[in-house]
Amino acid sequence: MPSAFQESESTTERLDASTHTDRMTRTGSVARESAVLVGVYLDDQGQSSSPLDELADLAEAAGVSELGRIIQRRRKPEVATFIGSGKLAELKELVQATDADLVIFDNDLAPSQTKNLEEELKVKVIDRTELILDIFASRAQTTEARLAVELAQLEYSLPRLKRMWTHLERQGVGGVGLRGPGEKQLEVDRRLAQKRIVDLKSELRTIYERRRREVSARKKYGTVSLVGYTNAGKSTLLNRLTDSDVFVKDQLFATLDTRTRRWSLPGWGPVLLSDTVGFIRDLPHHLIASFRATLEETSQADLLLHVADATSPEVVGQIESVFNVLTELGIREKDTLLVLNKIDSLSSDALFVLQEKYPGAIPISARSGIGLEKLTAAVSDALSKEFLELTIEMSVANGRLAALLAKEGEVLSKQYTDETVAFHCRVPQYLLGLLQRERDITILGAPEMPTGDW
Ligand SMILES: Nc1nc2c(ncn2[C@@H]2O[C@H](COP(=O)(O)OP(=O)(O)OP(=O)(O)O)[C@@H](O)[C@H]2O)c(=O)[nH]1
Ligand SMILES: [Mg+2]
Repeated sequence: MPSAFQESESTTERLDASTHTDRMTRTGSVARESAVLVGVYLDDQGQSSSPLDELADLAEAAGVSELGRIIQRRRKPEVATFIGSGKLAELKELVQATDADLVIFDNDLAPSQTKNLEEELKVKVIDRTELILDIFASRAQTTEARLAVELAQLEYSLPRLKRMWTHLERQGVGGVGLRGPGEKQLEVDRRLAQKRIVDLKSELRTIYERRRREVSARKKYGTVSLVGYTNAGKSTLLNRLTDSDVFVKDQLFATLDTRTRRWSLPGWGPVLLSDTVGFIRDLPHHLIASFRATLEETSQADLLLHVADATSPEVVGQIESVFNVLTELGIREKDTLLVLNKIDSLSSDALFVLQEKYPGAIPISARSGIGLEKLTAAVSDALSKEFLELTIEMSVANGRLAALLAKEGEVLSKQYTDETVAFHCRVPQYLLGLLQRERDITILGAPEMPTGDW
């Protein structure tokens, strides 16, 4: 019989993701291509000593090899090409000298900018969002993740379809006239894309509703979700705490699907611990929207453990980015516990600085196990605010209430007398109001209710 503790994975096969879609998403995979990386930083952006490092890691995760880097600092972007004309000429020389297939911008490019750049550079140009979408597309394994990525890719591609058509036209495939076959093809593609978007949204909605039911069915257990910047060590921590074997890699976006495992929290009992997709600075909006179902686990958790890589030179910005995504998902900061991971590889001075900045944070090493006792104690404490430990005395004949307590709460012990039974149990906060309306029972250990007119 399936239990609430079993890992929930979708079993339905992927519906055929339509060959049209493959044609309509703007680019095929960039894996095995080689690229020049470009960062145009405005005002105070990209202050670190090597601001293109993250893009380089993303490129590596996508299977792209790096041939060179170009950085420009400007007050505002050049309207037509984002990068200024002098740097563009330098970029063109580098592309030709290295024989690159691809140029990747660390910025979000408007469709017209990509088009102008491709015409000038004569190679494919993609931006950061498209690179991230490419990684997700190549990694997605469950039906849900695939549908979510396909939706995000199509929504990203839709305003760029015109460009595909002009490309075809340039290659002599489409017609030249205004009403030529090229434009007809464009209209057909656009309509097909729109229809597929509607279908995908409806499939994802069904998954979303099912997931919602599954998540709320588990509500009687404490639920804890791991969130954090990609590569922070979330999966390593899940493995360490629950003795599991989830995929871990020194790579961005190693995890795309949610995994839930039973965690025997010392001094508390079983809780459900979930690991999910990592966040990144400026996570493409389409992706957040598409991954809402996957992140449902996160938004309904009793507590979030926000895992940060304390060894990253960008850790402060990464913590900030995660808070931004959480806010976008409607999750309150007060329900999260910040965990500074990888302290086995951090100097004590650097840790001191971080602890000054984040006084409530818990330093750990998921790899070596340092700090895990403190972490489990803090999780127990935080969950205690969400759950109440009560003793409820009632008649032995009250089978309905006994069943409710067993279903919604966790019965820790029972003590019988002739006519009564006392349940020592842990129940979620929300159940208290309901229990207080029951007749003929005695509740011990409940917090005082506020009094007065309200
Ligand atoms: N030194 C050190 N490395 C760690 C620690 N925890 C994790 N790592 C390493 O950090 C890398 C990323 O770990 P993961 O657990 O895959 O990170 P994640 O947050 O799940 O990453 P994504 O799923 O890609 O978002 C791996 O190479 C881990 O071995 C730690 O405590 N100390
Ligand atoms: Mg992971």
